Amino acid sequence: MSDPFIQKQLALDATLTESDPIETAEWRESLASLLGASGPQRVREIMDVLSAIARAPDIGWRPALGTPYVNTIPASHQPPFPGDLATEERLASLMRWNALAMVVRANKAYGELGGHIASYASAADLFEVGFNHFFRGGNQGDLIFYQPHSAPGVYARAFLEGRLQEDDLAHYRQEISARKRGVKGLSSYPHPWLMPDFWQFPTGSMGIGPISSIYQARFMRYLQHRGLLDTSARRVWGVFGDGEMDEPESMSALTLAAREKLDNLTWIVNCNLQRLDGPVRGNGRIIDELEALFVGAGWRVIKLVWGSDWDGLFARDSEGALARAFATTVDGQFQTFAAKDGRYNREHFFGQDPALAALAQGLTDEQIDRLKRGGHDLVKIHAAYHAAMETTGLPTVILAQTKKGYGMGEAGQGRMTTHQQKKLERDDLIAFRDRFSLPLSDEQVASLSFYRPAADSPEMRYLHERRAALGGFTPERHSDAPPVPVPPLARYGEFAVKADGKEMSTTMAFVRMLTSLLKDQHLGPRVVPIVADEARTFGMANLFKQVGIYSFNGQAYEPEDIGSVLSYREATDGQILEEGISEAGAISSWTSAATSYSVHGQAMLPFYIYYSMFGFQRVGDLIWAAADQRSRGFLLGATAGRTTLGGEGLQHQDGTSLVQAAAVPNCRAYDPCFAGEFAVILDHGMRQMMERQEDVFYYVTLMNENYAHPSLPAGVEHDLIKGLYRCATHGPENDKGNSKVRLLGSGTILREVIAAAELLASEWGVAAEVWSATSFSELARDAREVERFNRLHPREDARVSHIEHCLGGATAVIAATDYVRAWPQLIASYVDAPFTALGTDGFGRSDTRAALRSFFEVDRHHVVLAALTALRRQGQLDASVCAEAIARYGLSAEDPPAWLV
Ligand SMILES: Cc1ncc(C[n+]2csc(CCOP(=O)(O)OP(=O)(O)O)c2C)c(N)n1
Repeated sequence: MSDPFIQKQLALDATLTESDPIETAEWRESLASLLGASGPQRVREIMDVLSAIARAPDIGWRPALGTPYVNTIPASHQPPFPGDLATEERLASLMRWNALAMVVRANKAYGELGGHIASYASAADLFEVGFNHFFRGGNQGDLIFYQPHSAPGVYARAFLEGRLQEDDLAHYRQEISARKRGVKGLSSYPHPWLMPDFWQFPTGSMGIGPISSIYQARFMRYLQHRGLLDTSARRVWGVFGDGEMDEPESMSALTLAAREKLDNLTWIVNCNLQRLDGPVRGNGRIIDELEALFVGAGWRVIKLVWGSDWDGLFARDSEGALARAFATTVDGQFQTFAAKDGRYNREHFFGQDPALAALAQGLTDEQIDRLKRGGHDLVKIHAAYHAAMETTGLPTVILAQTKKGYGMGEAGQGRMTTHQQKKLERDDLIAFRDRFSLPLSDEQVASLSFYRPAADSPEMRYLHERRAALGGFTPERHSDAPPVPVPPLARYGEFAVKADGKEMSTTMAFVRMLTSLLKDQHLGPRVVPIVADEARTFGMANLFKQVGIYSFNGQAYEPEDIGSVLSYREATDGQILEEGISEAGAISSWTSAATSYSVHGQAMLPFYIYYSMFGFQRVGDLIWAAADQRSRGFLLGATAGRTTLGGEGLQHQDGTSLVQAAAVPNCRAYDPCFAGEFAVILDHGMRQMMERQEDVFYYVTLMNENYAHPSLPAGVEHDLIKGLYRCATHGPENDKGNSKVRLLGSGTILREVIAAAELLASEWGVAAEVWSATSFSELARDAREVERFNRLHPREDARVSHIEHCLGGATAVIAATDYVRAWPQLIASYVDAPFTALGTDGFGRSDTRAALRSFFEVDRHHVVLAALTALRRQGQLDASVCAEAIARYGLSAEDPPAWLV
């Protein structure tokens, strides 16, 4: 029996209670002798055979998912450490200092700035081993997701690397004042929007990093399998918190990563056992829990629990006392051990039983205090990362035990409050300096001086050599992908622009355009259609056969509908990403494709089409993260609006997505009614993103309602993109004495508005201009810019907004949409004339479209009444006219209305 680790396991198992200890001992011994005689491979074979028998239903044995609370990689299996350990430790200490100094300085100057020290203090070694040995930099480097609260450590490294200067560090969390002083200023967390040359992935919102990392790894495979780009040498690394693992997004795609054999993906979960308020699992062990979860999901799990100092203790522990003690110690207690000194640990951990006490006998209290957890031991960390790199056929998670606030001493290590600790007293700082042997005078410590060794010092030479060997610096964000030419609109959208009264839905029009675009020689291969199990709903089944559904292992079955022209075709080079019922997954895929221009230098054009209600509302934070990453692509909110989805009712009917989209700064949101409008928006968006390479993305609503689509009037494109163009005037516009109103409509409700204009003319003698309001948010964007400009440039030749240009004068405006009133009200303060908004506030209902539009008071009759009321208030009509309209159309005056909650 060669392996001491296995010896220890056998010893530990021997302590378990069972019915026949003598028989058990015989079995154990025969296994041990088999191991000794034939080696581990033979043991595995025998165990496979035995466990197959034991799993028979009448025996019902199941293997436990967990393993003892020790390192997965025994000391005997560690590869030699390839670096200069002492230099790396000195470098890590400098990173720690500069990161700490950055946060403490910022908070000394402005107590409100915030920042975190304890997270990076726990993660520093995990980062540094990556930086010195694994994380590949450069254009085609690795994709790395950094634990957000550890950002100061990444800045500290970039400072040593010469990529950031003292002034930048001195402006941590002060982007605005920094810029005024001509320095960079460092954002709180990884934000590609704020630091576009530096950060690739925003991780500040817990859970977003984990799920994004999986889909980025998967998208690399997609690019590879479709023959678009060789991504085989690139890896995705994610360093996440153990508390963060509780987020549903963190967990939701684990099985996908295993199913698709993403061995290009490594997660490092920094198990410092604490989150913000306290222990992650005070009464349990998070590492055990995560181990079972990840093993169950099909990942390789590498537990990195104890540092090298423990190896000697394990070697001497012939009774398995350590493993036994760990098995009964919960995380809350481990945290207390982290917070207390060596003496306490001797008494309360090693003091638990005589065997343990004997193990600690040769150690001083100081040595006990310094016993490292696995995530603070560069050699052990290296062994774990190395094993992850060697793993094939499945993703790896490294569960690294660390101490939160490591090295912060009394002031923070393992303290309940350590997460938010951002101020340290002089004595604590001096203790920190001594703890990490920093080459700083008391003065330098007291003044929180940043420290960068001389350029020709061994540390700096080493640091640069390592990064050069790994391909360059990281993180680093690039955005220099070649543009992709977009075909002329006439080639794919002619049928829509010149619809000439043809009946269709805008969803059908979109699918037809998408089908054509997929055939375009240049753009076609870059198009990434994405669905979350709704392709059939949106009439996209034709694409299954045409371009195939991406599947990393092709199609291992004969599809039931194989003879059909629409048959379900999965293929390794399939183009559609069919994400199943996971909106979070689908939007993460979309983001991967939408950032490909930056991450891979290869622009892709994703179209993710979904039930609009399950977009911004369901995965709004992931969309926000996509915006932060400067995503480029189309989100298509189908079956959009509160009333176009008829019978579906409350949870499906969307009256808010456009309002949410309006709040995302780089999102261009549109609510077109007609196919021609959609085509113009699509053409404009593609040129803006693919040719001019602007960092915007589009949210466009699509409807499933069939109706006749007119041809687009000539020359309206410019206004349409600005958000408002004139459709028609109904009624005798120039007749003197005739009242006049302006009716604005968007989405399907534009059709009600057109009908209302006809009624106003025919039944009430009122002339009405009809305007298609393709985007209230674009109108508001333009108007607020103009308003601000004019405020700050008080001159005669004031700028004129598109709203003023279109809606100038006192003519009353009625705006009706299929969304809550807040959507048209985005423009209210920029309109000088009386303004009335009609919308679909309240909960949805199931009924016919006509019933719903009447219920929400956005149908033609309510538009007419709103117009007449506006004219009455302007003194142009008598109240009796309104009363007559209410009676004629049978409008409910129920008070309060049923939709008002
Ligand atoms: C979605 C979201 N919810 C809450 C927070 C606030 N928050 C920031 S860090 C943190 C605790 C993080 O704990 P853990 O993941 O264990 O990381 P550690 O800092 O302990 O390494 C919380 C709750 C956040 N950033 N994002």
